[in-house]
Amino acid sequence: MKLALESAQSVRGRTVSNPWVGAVLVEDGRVVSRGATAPPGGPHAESTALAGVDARGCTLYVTLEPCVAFEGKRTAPCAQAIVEAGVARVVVAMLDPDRRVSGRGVAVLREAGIAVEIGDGASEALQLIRPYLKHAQLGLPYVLAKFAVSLDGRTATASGDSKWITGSGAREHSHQQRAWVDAVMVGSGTVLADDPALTARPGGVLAERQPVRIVLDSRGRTPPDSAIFGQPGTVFVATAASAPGEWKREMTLRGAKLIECESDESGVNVNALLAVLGQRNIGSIWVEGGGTLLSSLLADGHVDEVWAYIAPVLIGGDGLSAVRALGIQRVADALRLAEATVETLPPDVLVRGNTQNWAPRLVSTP
Ligand code: AOF
Ligand code: ZN
Repeated sequence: MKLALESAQSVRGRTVSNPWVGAVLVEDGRVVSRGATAPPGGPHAESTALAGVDARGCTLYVTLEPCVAFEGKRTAPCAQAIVEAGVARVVVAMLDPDRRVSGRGVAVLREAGIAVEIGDGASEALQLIRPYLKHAQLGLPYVLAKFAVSLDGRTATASGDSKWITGSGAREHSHQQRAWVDAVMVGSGTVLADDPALTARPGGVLAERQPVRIVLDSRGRTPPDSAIFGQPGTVFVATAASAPGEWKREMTLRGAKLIECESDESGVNVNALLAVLGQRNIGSIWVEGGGTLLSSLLADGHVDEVWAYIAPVLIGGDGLSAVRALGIQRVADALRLAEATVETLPPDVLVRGNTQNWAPRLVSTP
């Protein structure tokens, strides 16, 4: 199942609006073949794993319940293909939350006499497809809030200098995350302070598929010569009707697509913007700051995961805080992350966790 989860992870975010799934076919403890979901309309993980091999008597590990036929379905049902291939046993991490499938895939397998086990790797499988689940359930993008901070929680010095707080290992790690999400988002303050390119460059190389780069800028502060322009991939500038027309024309000339949103004194209304982005099939967003954007997303309950890269360095209280004021008075009311994990990326650590603003709607095990 660990290998199946890795296969699913390798196509994470690439199969919208279909969940990313991994499958591994095993015979006598030996891996026969592996598969991962192809982009929509293409083969599912199971059918790739079953293609061209003799699966009779084998065990199939799959991160999501194999699918069954339903109206409008684009590919042949996997449960039937597994039966026809003569697989003896299927281990499923979690049931398909899609109501047209859930429970039925397992029923088809069991009716054919296949031994089915459910639940191995369930929590990992669920965590992996949370972005798909939120977009499918709420029509909103899944938001990952990333920041790199000193031990005392600062993202920059008082003068705005932030290069570099964390080491190369942590920065490489975050480039790998940029490569799987649909979009990377920042506020215009971050563009002015850091002039980031916001491209995904895992291993120092521009990824073939680039996330959409999104800047929130209600006042027209983004300079036309910013590094976000003139790179492969799409740029969205989310702005307000009141921003200067001349600046909007310049942004368009630089290739940006403008999204005009409601706004108030704190800037672009994130509720309105996220709804528009969800409709445009942006299923996941990696938000890199700054502190103002992060605090408005947190305050409005839009953040799903927090990724804090923490470096062994002290900046002091005159530095800029990673997250601006949230108005919390008691520790009991603070935002404590659930299912938090810690990874070491020496000399830094990555602490991440879920906010639980929203709960996936799941079906219970049959
Ligand atoms: C699987 N394996 O790898 C995935 C599954 O239109 P289709 O034919 O692509 O079917 C889409 C449905 O298949 C989707 O709603 C979800 O329930 C399931 N996804 N199932 O057996 C896979 N990605
Ligand atoms: Zn399928």
